[in-house]
Amino acid sequence: MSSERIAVLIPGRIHPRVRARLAERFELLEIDSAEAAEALSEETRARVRGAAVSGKFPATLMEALPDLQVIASFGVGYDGVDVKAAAARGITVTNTPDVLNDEVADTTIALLLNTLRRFPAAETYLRAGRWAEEGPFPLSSMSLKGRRVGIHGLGRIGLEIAERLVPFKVDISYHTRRPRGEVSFTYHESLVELARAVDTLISIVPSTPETKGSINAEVLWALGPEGVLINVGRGSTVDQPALIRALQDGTIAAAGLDVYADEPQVPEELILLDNVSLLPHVASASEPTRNAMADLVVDNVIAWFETGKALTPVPETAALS
Ligand code: A2R
Repeated sequence: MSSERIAVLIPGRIHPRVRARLAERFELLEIDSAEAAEALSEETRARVRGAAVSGKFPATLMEALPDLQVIASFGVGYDGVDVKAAAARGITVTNTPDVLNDEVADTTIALLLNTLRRFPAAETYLRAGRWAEEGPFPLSSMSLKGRRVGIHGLGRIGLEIAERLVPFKVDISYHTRRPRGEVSFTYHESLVELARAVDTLISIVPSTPETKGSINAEVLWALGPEGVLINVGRGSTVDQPALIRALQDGTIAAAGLDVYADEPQVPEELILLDNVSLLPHVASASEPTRNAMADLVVDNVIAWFETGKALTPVPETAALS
């Protein structure tokens, strides 16, 4: 790198380790949000060659940064970044795959068990002094034992979830657009067929136009009255109003959710239900895992400017790297 520091922009909030490590090597420019580019002068914007972001990076911001080469996005899902616009402008986009697989898969198992066995409610019962006053917490009507689990998305994280489920002795099947050749789990060609074949559906697919609203009333109906939905992928995958109706009227039995349609807003109807277990999008949210994700964001920016190649470019812009 030349002695003049390369300017890297951070629009909005980001993990402090990203900011600290980038500041060691780059000239760091920060704005409040992706919509606040006018806070920088035209001359400053023209110097920006890299960016690190957690959340939204729209095409309008790319247009305001004529020399932008790389956008390092925090997280494995990068639906906040307009990758199509980036690819068209020759901008490489990177994400943080793999380093969060174990954490998200562990959280999924915890959320699944919490949903079936109602452990958070049991702990609330104890803390409220009700165990001593009223006697044992009611038996959970559901159990993981003997369940047929369908995984919607058997990618990096989905496979870790499936492998963790094997020792629980449940039946495992999956749906993706193309079958994964190397696995022994049963493949279903459509999501509704998968839902029909199982009583527990775990969704871990990216947010795309194709997945948007794909867990709809028909899929929930197919899952059936013993059915449990676990969503650890993206809130947009589920038709949230349809899910709320299905939980209210017994179309399915229960749901465990880490992601929502309009985060951080969680509809009151969901909060009022006692057949749901709700987490505030924390699947990867441990300090070690978030640090590893932060490091991968920074290492992508460094690799780009040192070697002209990003470490983990997203498929849509991989050809540019
Ligand atoms: O469809 P395929 O064969 O490309 O399989 C991918 C699957 N997938 C879908 N399955 C059914 N219908 C779709 N329309 C569809 N689109 C994608 O999702 C693959 O099995 C999986 C995605 O795996 P990876 O790309 O390895 O992502 P990773 O690291 O497992 O993360 C999944 C998502 C992220 O995109 C975030 O939104 C979330 O988890 O944290």
